[in-house]
Amino acid sequence: SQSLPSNDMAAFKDVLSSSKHIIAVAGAGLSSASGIPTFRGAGGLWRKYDAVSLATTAAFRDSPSRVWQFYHYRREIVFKAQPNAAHDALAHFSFPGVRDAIAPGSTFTLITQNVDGLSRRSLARAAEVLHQPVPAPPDAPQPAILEMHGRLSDVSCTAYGCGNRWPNTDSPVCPALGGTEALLEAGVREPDIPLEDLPRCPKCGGLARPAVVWFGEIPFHIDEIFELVDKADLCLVVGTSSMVHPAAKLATKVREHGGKVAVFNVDRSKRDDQADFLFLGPCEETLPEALG
Ligand code: BJW
Ligand code: ZN
Repeated sequence: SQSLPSNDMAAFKDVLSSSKHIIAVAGAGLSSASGIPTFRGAGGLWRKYDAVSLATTAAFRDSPSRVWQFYHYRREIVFKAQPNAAHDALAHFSFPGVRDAIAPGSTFTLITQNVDGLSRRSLARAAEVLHQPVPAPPDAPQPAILEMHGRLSDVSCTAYGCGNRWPNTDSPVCPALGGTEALLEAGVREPDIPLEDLPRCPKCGGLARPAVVWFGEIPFHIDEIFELVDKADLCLVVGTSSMVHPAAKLATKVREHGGKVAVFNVDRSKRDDQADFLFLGPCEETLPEALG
C-alpha cells in the first residue's frame, strides 16, 4: 500500500532547495483570503445559480444578459480586492534574487487558473518593494505568471472572424450593468438587458464577452504550459479542487516523469493522496512558511 503524503515542512524545504525547474498550479483557493468566492465550495452560488454552470458557452448563448451580470458582479469584487499573503509569497518567489537564497539557480513559473489578476498585481507590488523589474523574457525563460483561464479585466468579440480582444477595467463594464449586482438582493426580478446595451466590440460592433476560458475552449498559453510541465522537477498545487482539465493533470504529468508534487489546500482534493507533500491549511498561512 502507498504511504500518505508527508506534511514535513523541513523535508519539503530540502526538496525545494535542490529543485531546478519549479512550477505552481493555482486555483480559486489562492484568492479566498482576498474575499473572492471559489467555484465549488461554500460561496459557489451566484444568486440561485451554480457558478460553474454560468461559466460556460452554453450559458452565454442562452442568456448573455445573465452571464454578463455574473461577470460584472465578479469584476466589481475583484477590482476592490487586494492580493493576500499567499499571492505575495508566490510573487516574491518569482524573483531570481529572492529565489537564489531558497532554491539556487532555479526557474519558477506560476500557472494560475484564476481570472482575478491578483497574482499579477501582487507581482507588480513585489517589484516595487524589491526595486527589481518583473521577471519576463529575455532575462527569464517565461513571464512569471501564465493566466491560463484568461482575465476578468479583458473582453473579446464574439462576432465570427473578428477576433478582437481588449482590456476593459471600467466600473461598471457598461452603463446598463451598473447596479445590477444589488438588484436581486433587493428582491427585484433579474433584469433582462437588451443585447445592444451589453458590452460591444469597438472595432465591429459585435457582442463582446468576458475574455475567459469556458468549458470546451482551449486554455491560453497551453503550449508553454506543457513545455514547463515536461521540464518541471517540482510542482506546487495551490488552492485548486483539481477537477478541471487540463489544469488538473499537470501535477500528475510532473509526477509521471519523476518530479515531486506538493499540495497546499484547506481540504482534501482530487488525487492529493498521490502527492509527495500535503500541507492542509489555508495557503495564505502555509505558503509563506514553505517559500520563506
Ligand atoms: C483553499 C483555500 C485556502 C479554499 N487555502 N485552499 C468530460 C466531459 C466534458 C468535458 C471534459 C471531460 N473531461 C475533461 C473535459 C474538459 C473540461 C473539464 O475539465 N471538465 C471537467 C469538469 C470534467 N475542460 C475544458 O473544457 C478545458 N478545456 C479543454 O480541456 O480544452 C481541450 C484541451 C485539449 C488538450 C489540451 C488542452 C486543452 C477548459 C476549462 C475551462 C474552465 N473554466 C472555468 C471558468 C473560467 C472563467 C471564470 O473564472 O469564470 O475555470 S470553470 C472554473 O473551474 C474556473 C476555474 O479556474 C476552474 C477550476 O476551479 P478551481 O480553481 O479548482 O476552484 P474550486 O472552487 O473548484 O476549488 C477551490 C479549492 O480551493 C478547493 O479545493 C478548496 O478546498 C480550496 N481552498 N480556500 C487553500 N484559503
Ligand atoms: Zn468585433
